[in-house]
Amino acid sequence: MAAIARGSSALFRRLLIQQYRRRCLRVQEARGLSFGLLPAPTLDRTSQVRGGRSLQMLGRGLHASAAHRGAVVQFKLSDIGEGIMEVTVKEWYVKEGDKVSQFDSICEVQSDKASVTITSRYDGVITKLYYDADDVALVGKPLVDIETESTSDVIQEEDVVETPAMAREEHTHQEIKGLKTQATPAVRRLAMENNIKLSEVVGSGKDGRILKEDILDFLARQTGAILPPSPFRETRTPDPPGAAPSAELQPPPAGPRRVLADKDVTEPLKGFRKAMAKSMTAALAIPHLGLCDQVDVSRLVALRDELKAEARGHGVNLSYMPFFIKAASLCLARFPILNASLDQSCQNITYKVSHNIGVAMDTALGLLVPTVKNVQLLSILEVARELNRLQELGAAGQLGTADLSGGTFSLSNIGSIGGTYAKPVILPPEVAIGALGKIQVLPRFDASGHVIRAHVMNVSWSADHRVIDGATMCRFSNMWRDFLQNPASMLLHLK
Ligand code: CAO
Repeated sequence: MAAIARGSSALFRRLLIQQYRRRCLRVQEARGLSFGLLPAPTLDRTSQVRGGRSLQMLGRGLHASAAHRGAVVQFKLSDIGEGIMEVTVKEWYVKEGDKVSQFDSICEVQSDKASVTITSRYDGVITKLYYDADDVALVGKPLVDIETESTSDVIQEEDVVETPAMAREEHTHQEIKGLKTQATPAVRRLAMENNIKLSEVVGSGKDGRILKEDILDFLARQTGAILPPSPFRETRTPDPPGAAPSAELQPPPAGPRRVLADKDVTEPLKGFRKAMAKSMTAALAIPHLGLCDQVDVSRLVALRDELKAEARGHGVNLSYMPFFIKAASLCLARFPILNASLDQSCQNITYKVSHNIGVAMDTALGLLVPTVKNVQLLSILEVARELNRLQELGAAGQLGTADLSGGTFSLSNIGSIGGTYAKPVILPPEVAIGALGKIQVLPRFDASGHVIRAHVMNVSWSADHRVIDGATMCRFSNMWRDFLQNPASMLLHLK
């Protein structure tokens, strides 16, 4: 039945498109432009823009649009979210004269948070690239011109001339039984941010279109009866005006080593460095409270040694971080003020339900802060698996916006690169962060006064002193320390 329904709706769609094409042809002929079956015209810039606009208008009217042979469409860089206004073009996958199909990758752009693959909405030929690699491209401005071809399929998105931003290729090539998946850019983004493949979701909208509710239902089924606030909603928690997004706060990537020149070199700040400058300036507005402690992690070291092989058997590399992260989540449940955000006017505080714990990570693109989402719902093994996934993506330079946004609390393991102490800087709009030093073997006294060999790690916390006082930070730190000094005690609180 469903197949028949889908078949007849496809037929209906096709009829609609034919009707629409005939309308376009009449409109364009009236304007002295040739579309549809006529040879490709050479349009001056004004005509192209006008043509693009008329296409856009008609496309909206019908809620579907068709591309037309010979129409040169300016393909604009769409809003890729999180207030991003510009991106750096990392790499072109096409050149002028190349033929492209819908959903083909056109280029890779680097926003201040993530690397994003831009895909085509049209079948056609690339007639112009507006930027060179490494140029800064502006959101809302043309990226390429495409001379479109006639196509029998409906372009899936609502808006004809803007580019859907997809962080991963798997989300740009979605097909269900040979049919392109129908979903608006917002729904695609929701799916992407929750790592859901659209091809696995059954759409309840017209012609099988996938709606936001379908994604949320899918997520609910995946996570059990109670739907936690999704990372999507978290990322849309209003940031204080002017505050920088959370994943932008780390030191600049080392980048390629510059060969020493005989004169000073000045270059514009771009990408992550630019974002860091913005977010660090925003972070300066936060009065930081610092608290440091030492943790005897000898038992944890022994426990991790014991569990490492078993985790390996599940295909997971078990480091210390999953224990640090899970312990932090258990403490956040007791101290929700540390898993909160404050609006810029200091009028409202939002307590976050999800424990989306950001982890400072040394990636191929430099230091980034991907987040392990909903740690409160995960076992230590699941946290480890998720961390492994993020590390793999980080090493490949493929962390997307979904993984880099929505953090509610952060940990920075400076110890994994040999640091002993650090003074972490809060990532707004979060209100607390911890930095972990390297685990050192040091002499300590046991209860009977004997010197023993202990594994000791320093931890430094920074908290937003406008909403968190020293006593609260210290109680949180004590609890976290106690969980790690006696990791078996965590068992009592795991769900
Ligand atoms: N002390 C001692 N050993 C540590 C350690 C610490 N603080 N942290 C990690 N290690 C060990 C791990 O246990 C692992 O050992 P095994 O091979 O025996 O398992 C080894 O070092 C490598 O660990 P890892 O770095 O691959 O994994 P991790 O989960 O410990 O760390 C991550 C994950 C993302 C924190 C790490 O990969 C990374 O990027 N570290 C750099 C972070 C950074 O640059 N921080 C500075 C931020 S400045 O604001």
